[in-house]
Amino acid sequence: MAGRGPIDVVMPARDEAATVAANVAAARGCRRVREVVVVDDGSRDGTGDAAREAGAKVITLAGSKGSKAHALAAGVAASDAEAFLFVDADCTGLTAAHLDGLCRPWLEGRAAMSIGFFDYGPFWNRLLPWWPPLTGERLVPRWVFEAIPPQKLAGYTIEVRINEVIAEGRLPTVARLMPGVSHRTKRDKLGRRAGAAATWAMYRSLLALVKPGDIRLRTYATYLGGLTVER
Ligand SMILES: Nc1nc2c(ncn2[C@@H]2O[C@H](COP(=O)(O)OP(=O)(O)OP(=O)(O)O)[C@@H](O)[C@H]2O)c(=O)[nH]1
Ligand SMILES: [Mg+2]
Repeated sequence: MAGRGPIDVVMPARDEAATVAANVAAARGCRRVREVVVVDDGSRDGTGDAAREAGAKVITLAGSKGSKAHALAAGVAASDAEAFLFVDADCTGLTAAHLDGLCRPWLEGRAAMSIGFFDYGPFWNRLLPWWPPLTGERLVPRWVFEAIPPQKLAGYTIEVRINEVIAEGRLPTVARLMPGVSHRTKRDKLGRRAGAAATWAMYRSLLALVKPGDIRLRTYATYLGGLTVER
């Protein structure tokens, strides 16, 4: 759409050598994307090299705070794009066509944010778009990300903070199913025990947001008010 500026992909990655190259390739194949920026943060498995070989610009954060939120912020700060496609490096089955589909609602002026949800089969796919979205695959305009106060940048809570800006602004969101897309879970990556511990730590940090003076539950209702599900 005329008047819409460039879209860059920002892909946070820590120890994702198994999948990062395929996801960079999908991102580079997206017709709407200008550049693919991988933010590598403390990886010990060659993630940065794999991303570079696949054609990404790689930012390596030395001595960073080690958090997904800070990795995304570093990618945004390194780019002058008007909007970002955030794409996790651990997706499986992701293609350029899925990402084209996530760009369109913003390019066509139908949505401020679009989110892609994984394919969990017919039953869950009908319900999931109506749940509070935590998915990492989303198109977010620069101004939305920059509206998050720096002191609120923290780990896996970043998606909730993005949702908060969208809901408080009563902005429209489009949710799209990404057929055939899933991801490597923490259990796949870390094994059963360590994976369960890391997953629990992530959900604890998310639950801690629901407290007086922080995320208001009614922001979820406001978000739903602006939601369109595309199939
Ligand atoms: N650079 C960087 N990337 C990170 C950091 N933490 C997570 N990531 C990346 O962010 C993406 C999402 O992280 P995951 O740990 O898979 O979290 P998730 O997908 O929300 O949760 P699961 O459902 O458990 O997979 C992946 O590409 C990670 O490699 C970090 O501290 N630094
Ligand atoms: Mg993941």
